[in-house]
Amino acid sequence: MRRKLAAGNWKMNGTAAALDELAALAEATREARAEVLICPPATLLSRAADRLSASHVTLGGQDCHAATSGAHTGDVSAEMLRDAGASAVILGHSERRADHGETDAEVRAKAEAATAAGLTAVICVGETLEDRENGKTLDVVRSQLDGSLPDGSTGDTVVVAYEPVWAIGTGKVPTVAQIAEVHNDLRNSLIQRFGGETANAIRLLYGGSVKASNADDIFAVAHVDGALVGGASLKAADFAPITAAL
Ligand code: G2H
Repeated sequence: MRRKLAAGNWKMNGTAAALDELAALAEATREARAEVLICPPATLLSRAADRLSASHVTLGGQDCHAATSGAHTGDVSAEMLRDAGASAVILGHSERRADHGETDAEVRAKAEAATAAGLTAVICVGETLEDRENGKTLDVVRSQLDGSLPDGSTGDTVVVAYEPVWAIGTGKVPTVAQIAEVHNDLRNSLIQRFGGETANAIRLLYGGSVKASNADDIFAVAHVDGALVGGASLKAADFAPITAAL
């Protein structure tokens, strides 16, 4: 029912030379059953869209402003991302929450802007190591989910990515039991808020040090509908096997 999604988050990596790798990634994932979404830096979006115009790979931004236009130096609107070739945007990534102090309310406003522009919002939630050690994981993740998702969210307008902050870029991966606990809780929270039919159409991704060697185990967990992949999405040879595992 929910189509699997392999999403790549290139973060602040890549100049024009990376477009060859992107083309290689598209070729290497040509047979994928899953949807393949790559989120390069905004500076590469238009050129990536031109390069992949006949490809199955869809493109996304990594953030957008909540406003449609105006005096916001350095920011990019959802409409601009759409205009540059994006069909999705990552919002509320923990690196943005940490580096830019983004709050749940801001993430929600950005998600509303994304929906208005016709972009799917990939909304990230996840606990810190301190939260986990204090037994607060589910409270933190529930609160972020509740605060960050707009009312009226659907399976077309949002994807939720569970990314434990302590697992991002560290090589540390939660156990399958820990992933299962959070994903099950996320699904139940979505059901409570949006009702079963809508909630069951919203895809839940796992993110944090996903690589070919752990993809099979992670994707076997109930309510894991794909992955948000950082480091291992930068090279076709690393990303293709993850995509093939979905
Ligand atoms: C988590 C993830 C991508 P990585 O940030 O969103 O990155 O796979 O490098 O841990």
